[in-house]
Amino acid sequence: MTTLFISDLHLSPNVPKLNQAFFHFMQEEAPHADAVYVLGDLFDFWTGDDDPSPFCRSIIDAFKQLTNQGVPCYFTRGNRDFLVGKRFAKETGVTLLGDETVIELYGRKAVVLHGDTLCTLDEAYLNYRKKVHLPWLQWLFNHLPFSVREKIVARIKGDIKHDKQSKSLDIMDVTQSEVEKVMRDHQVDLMIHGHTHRPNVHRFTLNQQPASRVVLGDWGEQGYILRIDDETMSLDSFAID
Ligand code: LP5
Ligand code: MN
Repeated sequence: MTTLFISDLHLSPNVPKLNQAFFHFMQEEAPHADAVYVLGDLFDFWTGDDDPSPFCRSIIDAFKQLTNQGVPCYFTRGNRDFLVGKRFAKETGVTLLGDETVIELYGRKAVVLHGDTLCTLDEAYLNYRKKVHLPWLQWLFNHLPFSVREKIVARIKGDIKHDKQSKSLDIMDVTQSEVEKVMRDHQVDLMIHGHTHRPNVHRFTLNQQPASRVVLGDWGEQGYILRIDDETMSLDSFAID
């Protein structure tokens, strides 16, 4: 049996092909897995667990169906779905994970995270992140009417849409020193994350031992699934059409 990892699908009602690929994954492959990990940015943006749209409900139902079949499902929030909360967890049966979580994979320990916090050169983003993660600010935001929240999100998205284009690719990648720090802190030789949209398996030496960092890919013309079982680890891509 296999443990599956996905991230950065950026689902929304505007990307029907991606939604279809996601539902196909949830119905055909995920039910046969030992566990499924979603490492953030499943959604293009998550405005709140009370989103009444049929689109959000259909995603919630897909998770519910999976967890009802007895497949454990874990969710790490990304920078686009940091507002996923307890109600989502309750309605889907998914377990929400903290920013960095150590998991046990067939006798091997790994740390899983979204990956945004590894990009320590992206100071503008990290300052913004600090603000929107303030519990009191989230509490206030969550208590606004849903339609008001939608307007605020659209406004901020519009205001910052050029910010990313002005950053160099280096700034938006992880820093190796932070990767090694997190892996040392958790005493693991395997890290799995998404966020940077640079799917790859990086191998390096940590504490004189071989170590790996797997970067999941974002879904667009291709989708990515990391499959790990007791013998193998493979980051597979497939065409989405
Ligand atoms: O996801 P990706 O790869 O496209 O880009 C990310 C970073 N961008 C973001 C922005 C979100 O995608 C959209 C934000 C919508 C705003 C909702 C706010 C809701 C308020 C909730 C209050 C509890 O995450 C991008 C990174 C990139 O990853 C790296 O790969 O660079 O970061 C940015 O572009 C952000 C800018 O650098 C800084 C923006 C400052 C905005 C100030 C607004 C302050 C709001 C305070 C609270 C109301
Ligand atoms: Mn992200």
